[in-house]
Amino acid sequence: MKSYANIPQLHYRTCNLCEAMCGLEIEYQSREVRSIRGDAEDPFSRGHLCPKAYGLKDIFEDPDRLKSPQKRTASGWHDLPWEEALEEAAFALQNIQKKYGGNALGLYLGNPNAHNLGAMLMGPLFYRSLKTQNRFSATSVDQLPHHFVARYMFGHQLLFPIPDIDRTQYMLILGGNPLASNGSLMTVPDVGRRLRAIQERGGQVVVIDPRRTETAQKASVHHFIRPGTDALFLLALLHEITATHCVRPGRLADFTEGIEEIKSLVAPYAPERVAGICGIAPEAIRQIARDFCEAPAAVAYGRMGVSTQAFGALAQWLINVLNILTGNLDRPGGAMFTLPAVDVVGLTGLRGAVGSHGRWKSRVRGLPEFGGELPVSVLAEEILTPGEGQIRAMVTVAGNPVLSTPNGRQLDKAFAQLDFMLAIDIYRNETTRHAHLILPPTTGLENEHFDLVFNYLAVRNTVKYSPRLFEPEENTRADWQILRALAQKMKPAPAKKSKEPLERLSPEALLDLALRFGPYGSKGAPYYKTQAWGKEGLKMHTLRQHPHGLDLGPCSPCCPIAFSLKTIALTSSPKF
Ligand SMILES: Nc1nc2c(c(=O)[nH]1)N[C@H]1C(S)=C(S)[C@@H](COP(=O)(O)OP(=O)(O)OC[C@H]3O[C@@H](n4cnc5c(=O)[nH]c(N)nc54)[C@H](O)[C@@H]3O)O[C@H]1N2
Ligand SMILES: Nc1nc2c(c(=O)[nH]1)N[C@H]1C(S)=C(S)[C@@H](COP(=O)(O)OP(=O)(O)OC[C@H]3O[C@@H](n4cnc5c(=O)[nH]c(N)nc54)[C@H](O)[C@@H]3O)O[C@H]1N2
Ligand code: SF4
Ligand SMILES: [Mo]
Repeated sequence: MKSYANIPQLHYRTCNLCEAMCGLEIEYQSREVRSIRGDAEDPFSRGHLCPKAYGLKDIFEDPDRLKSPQKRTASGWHDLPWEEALEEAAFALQNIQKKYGGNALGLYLGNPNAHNLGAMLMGPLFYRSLKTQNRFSATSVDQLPHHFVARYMFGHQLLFPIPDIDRTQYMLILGGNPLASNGSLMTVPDVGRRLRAIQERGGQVVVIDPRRTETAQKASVHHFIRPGTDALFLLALLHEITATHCVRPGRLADFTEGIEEIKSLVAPYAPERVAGICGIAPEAIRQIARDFCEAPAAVAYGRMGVSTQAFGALAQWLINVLNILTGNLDRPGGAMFTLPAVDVVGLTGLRGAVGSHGRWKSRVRGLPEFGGELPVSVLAEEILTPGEGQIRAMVTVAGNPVLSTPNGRQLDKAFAQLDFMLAIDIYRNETTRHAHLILPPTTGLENEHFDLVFNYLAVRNTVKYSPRLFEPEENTRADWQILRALAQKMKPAPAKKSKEPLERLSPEALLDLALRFGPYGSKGAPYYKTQAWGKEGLKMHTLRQHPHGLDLGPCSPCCPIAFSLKTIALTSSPKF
């Protein structure tokens, strides 16, 4: 057979390092990456990339990246064979739970999980097997208010309205800096060009941020705001809109409850009253209200700076209310719902996982659970405070909470006193250094990639599957293999041949099923009432034939949701 090892070749994939889903063109020779460029033929990112993409090469080659299980002993870190490490991990976790009860075990899931197909699909098997209420993730130092509001307004914690940036004429950005972050809860490759395009077609980009950020510098208008006062600013905006009779929800009124109540709710918040507190002049608030209402299509969007503040949920709710009252929810150029090829909302909605709330409370401070997890701000005290239910062992998966969560120093101290800690991570760092065992998965270029989460958050419906570029080194394992093996070992009885598809099928096989039953698949079309893609509908084979990805079109109005899987999620709480 002819060998291509010495000829440079091209590989196309989606970057998994942030939410933007940029298409990459990677030139490689043998096992060496020679260049990484933007894939001009990717229908979504159209050649855009940022300097971080090159990190994929760095991570692949990094001599510090862990490749085999590590055990911490008095004499330092030692390699361990996989089977022994997996057995030891499951044994230690079971022992702690036997001795102290299920909740003695804490679980923290970090951000890269959301970008990892295998971990998204197989992780839940392991997490459920842990049977602990002490579950935490980066969600509670990030987008939790969005989930909370989505669950109560739209019926499912993942039903986020996404700014239709390519068709809007007025974009109000609160507490987000997409030019630096590349966008969040708004998957939008090349956001700079798309924001510029709003201005070039005569529209406006208005930024509300206490800092003169990169985005603020490029905006049509930037207003400084006193941190934590966005809710008041939004109440004043809504006050102005209701006072000037600009409430025009249009067809949204047919299925939106509470519009009349909003008027009395916002009545006390005249711009003059809030201006001194939030630091934005009454005239500026009035101007924004007027421009927002007069724009042919407008959208308000709030991100990290709005989520991680005392009134985060209220502010995110008010942002949706603003979009609804002005008729900008579910309309082109406003805030729209996506229809990705794998309908995670529909599938999880069927299982009833729409976003639970308050089923249990944290032991020490009594904070409520949401979506099966507690706020990570209570993690350290749950480890440090003695008593029944105290956390004695931790599992972290792709997370570095000592750096990323509040009062990391306290958590550093807390992790040091655990009886046992398991980390599934590719590095030794501030968090994983406390682990007794580290199980390192393959990552990046050695993994296949499909965005289950970020297609939900995208400003356009597209779909793409990326095969792995490099075969994993011998004796390494993917996250999903580690997670599935752990789940099986956590079972009390020797595992019988499982009927659970998750335990039998590979991530690709599961993905194929989800595509076929999805909105563009041949089996899904009757449920979704959308056009099947192509003659046979979308499936893995189709995606393999289109390495640059496929465009599925802009978002379409869909409320009240017309396709039945989503309806199941939505009817559980259809009140806006
Ligand atoms: N001060 C401050 N704190 C913040 C923020 C901030 O802006 N400022 N931002 C907040 C936000 S938005 C977030 S999302 C959180 C993030 O919080 P975390 O998710 O806890 O932090 P990361 O640094 O993203 O942790 C990533 C971990 O995953 C590992 N990793 C990387 N790739 C893989 C992989 O393929 N598999 C596995 N198993 N592990 C992998 C890395 O080695 C690292 O340990 O931080 C929050 N905290
Ligand atoms: N290079 C790089 N890019 C990243 C990441 C990374 O670690 N590195 N992390 C990714 C992740 S996980 C996320 S979630 C996104 C976050 O993406 P963004 O939310 O777009 O970015 P942030 O920088 O967190 O922007 C928060 C903004 O809120 C402002 N702010 C702070 N307090 C307030 C307030 O009270 N009110 C208002 N209105 N504004 C306020 C801050 O000044 C800041 O400009 O970034 C992603 N992109
Ligand atoms: S913007 Fe995000 S997805 Fe795009 S290349 Fe940079 S890190 Fe990767
Ligand atoms: Mo984040």
